[in-house]
Amino acid sequence: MIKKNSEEINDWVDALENLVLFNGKDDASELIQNFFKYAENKGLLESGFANLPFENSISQYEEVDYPGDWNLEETIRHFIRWNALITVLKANKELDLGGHISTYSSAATLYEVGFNHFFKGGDLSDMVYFQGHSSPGIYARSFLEGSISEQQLDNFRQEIDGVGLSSYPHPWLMPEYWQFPTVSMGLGPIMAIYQAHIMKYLEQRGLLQNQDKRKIWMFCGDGEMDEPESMGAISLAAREKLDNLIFVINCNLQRLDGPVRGNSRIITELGTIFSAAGWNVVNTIWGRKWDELLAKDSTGALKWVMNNTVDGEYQNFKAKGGAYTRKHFFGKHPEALKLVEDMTDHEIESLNRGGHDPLKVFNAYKSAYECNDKPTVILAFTVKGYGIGSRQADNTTHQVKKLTEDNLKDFIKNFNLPIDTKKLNKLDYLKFNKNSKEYKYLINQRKKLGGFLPRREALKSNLKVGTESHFEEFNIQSKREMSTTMVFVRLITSLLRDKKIGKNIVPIVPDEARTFGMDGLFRQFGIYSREGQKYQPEDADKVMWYRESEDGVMLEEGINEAGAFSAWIALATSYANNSLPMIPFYIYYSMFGFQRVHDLAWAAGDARARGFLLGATSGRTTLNGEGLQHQDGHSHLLAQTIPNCKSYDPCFDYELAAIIKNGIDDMYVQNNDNYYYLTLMNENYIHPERPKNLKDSEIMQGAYLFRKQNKADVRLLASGLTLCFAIEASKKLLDFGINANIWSITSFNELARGGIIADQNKMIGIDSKSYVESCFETEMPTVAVSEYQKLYAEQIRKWVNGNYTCLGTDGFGRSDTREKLREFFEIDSNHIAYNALLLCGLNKEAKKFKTKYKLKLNKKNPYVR
Ligand SMILES: Cc1ncc(C[n+]2csc(CCOP(=O)(O)OP(=O)(O)O)c2C)c(N)n1
Ligand SMILES: [Mg+2]
Repeated sequence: MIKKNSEEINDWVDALENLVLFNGKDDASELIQNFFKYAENKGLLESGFANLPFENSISQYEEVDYPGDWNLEETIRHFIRWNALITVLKANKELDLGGHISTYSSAATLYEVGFNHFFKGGDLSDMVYFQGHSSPGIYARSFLEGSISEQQLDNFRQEIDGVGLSSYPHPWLMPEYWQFPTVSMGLGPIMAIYQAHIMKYLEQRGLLQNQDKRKIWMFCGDGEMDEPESMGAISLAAREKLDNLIFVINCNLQRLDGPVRGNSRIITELGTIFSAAGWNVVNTIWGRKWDELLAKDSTGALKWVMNNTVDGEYQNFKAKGGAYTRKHFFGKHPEALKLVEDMTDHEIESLNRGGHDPLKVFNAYKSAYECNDKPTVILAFTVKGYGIGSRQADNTTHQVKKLTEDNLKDFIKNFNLPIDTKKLNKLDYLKFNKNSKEYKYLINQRKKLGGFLPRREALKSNLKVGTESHFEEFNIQSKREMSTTMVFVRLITSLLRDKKIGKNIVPIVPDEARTFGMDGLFRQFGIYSREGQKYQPEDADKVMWYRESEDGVMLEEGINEAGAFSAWIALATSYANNSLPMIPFYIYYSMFGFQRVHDLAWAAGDARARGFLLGATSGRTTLNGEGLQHQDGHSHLLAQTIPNCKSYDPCFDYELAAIIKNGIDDMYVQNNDNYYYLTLMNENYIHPERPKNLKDSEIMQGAYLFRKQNKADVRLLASGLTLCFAIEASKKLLDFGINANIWSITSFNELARGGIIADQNKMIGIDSKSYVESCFETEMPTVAVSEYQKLYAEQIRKWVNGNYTCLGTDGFGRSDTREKLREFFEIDSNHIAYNALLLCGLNKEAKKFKTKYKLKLNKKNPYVR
């Protein structure tokens, strides 16, 4: 072991000195830096990044002057602060409706510099992902601008009567205002990254002529960065050189319960990770008032203290004030203490953090605009509950919804507000006179930037296919056995070539294109890659080679369902956010769909996404062999939880074609804010000719009579592939003298929704009969079957006249052959027929049937192993 000051070190130092002497400083520096990389790679250095200084990235000497009117902006900002506060206080005075005060108070400067100088409005505006629970501040600004009324602010979180404001950003509830649902933490960051990625994709395909410098801003909390989704895609953002993306992370050091990283520093941690991922990291830590002190810090003592203080302490300084900070921060080093000996405690207390200094924030944003080829993250140091007296930086500040009179007085004093403290209990908002300088400035700055934000304007689209032949080819009997996945691939290939809407169609896969037989699309349409294809692919001589291209159509997002789903959302909302309707088809392993990314699917509903989701290799028994983690027997139940997601489980090609055709019409011609989920299967069979009188509306409402008997004894209702089993069962039943009507159920979900809506209408006195009711109003024993949990078919029990038995695949899946699985889960033709006999009261025949077909009925409860 080499000891300190040993001869060896002297030898190394001598070598270094000689290097500088003979080769010059530049050469020596390059060599040493490379040398350090090798040492780091060998694990011989403590991570260099972890020791990133806790200092601003932009020094005071590099800064430009503030371009705005400092004083007017300050007054505006403080008025907004007050109105945001009052909005929440009013909602909690009598009604206890909740809301947040301390988050916006820490973020106000970050937003206001953006609103006054950066956020582009108007056509092809910047896209701003506002931190969900900072909404009161955003409403408060719109109030001053005049687009939100006092009555609306008074009705914050009271939406039912129609004049209120939603708690958080919800396009579903405020479709002309909010663009992006962000309040489920982590979804904002990942959706923003894919939004930026899709913006580049649309530009590179020549579909979106963007004005230069259009940006995607993502504002979120430091606590929010703990969510895996928040940082899960940051390497993609750097790899794809998304210089249209700016993350602003409000590092107020606190989340809901307490400090984000009490024992270390969140800014240092995030800076380390983002810079390693290749981002432009802009530490915005210290405000201008610190610059003077830092300039005097000739011994480096202050910097030493800054770098040797953890977040738990920093939080405490802002909670406990100047005297405490002098003793416990500057007091850590005698030279640092000397620096503040002429300052009062109050002056120490008002040493400001970077995120509260408009000049620092302006320069940080400016540097994001100047950085090409990289996304930027701004790590802004702020104080949670900034300016709220005793509640500032206290551990419970996140949930403060009521304030004492003293807190309010502190607030008024801190922000120099023109409020008569005797009238405090009235909780009046502050407003500018329209002739005031402040009002004119506020409006003018937005006009210069193109218009107000947030705004959501949905373009009315009219994407009619050039020819119906894409769909019509599936109306005749198929020439060979095919799976619905193959049918879909044929259909989308045809749609991609449509003269009118082909360019709007986007297939998205998360690394399973080959599984679904979509590799033929690689060569024909290309896989999008920001940088094209810099290599000769291994399979270049094959027909279906892996072709990456700068203007590729297909999105191959890798093994990344959350990412692929976020890309889908960006495209599915492009009609509103880019005034460019796109028709994305995201196809994936159905088990890794809703189950994996349901919160994003929920956000997609909220965001009024329009597009198709295709759950392939679906069904608990059709995906044989793969077992428990792969066999989906419940995605339709999950789909049903999303109010504007329409879900279908088609069996035959003409059904699938009709659903896609009508789905396109519904979303892109009628402009309804729905999205579609379809399950696809990988079992091959012949698809019959489309029944002559079958109407598309029957398929879309969820059911049609596929085979009708003159005198039926029983009804068989079958979804997806189980329709084939029902047909087989009806033949077996004939041997026992039973005639079965067979219904193809394209969607138990849609049937049930129709039933619920009609029932509600009846309650309010409207005479209406639901489709499901009219289908099954004749009293008749009925057996329903699907590859999904029994609950899927159970949903319509109320509207089925007669005894009703539901067969389904409850319990965990397992691996085996399709036949064995169908027998095990009791959904095969034998079990359908047997249950039909029982329902008809033919117990003796049922017994005979059981013997003839060797039914095993002594299985265990599916919920136990
Ligand atoms: C997925 C999810 N989990 C929990 C919450 C509840 N929640 C709302 S705000 C918050 C704390 C946020 O802390 P931070 O991100 O640091 O934001 P700050 O308010 O400090 O700016 C929590 C846990 C949520 N909205 N979403
Ligand atoms: Mg926080």
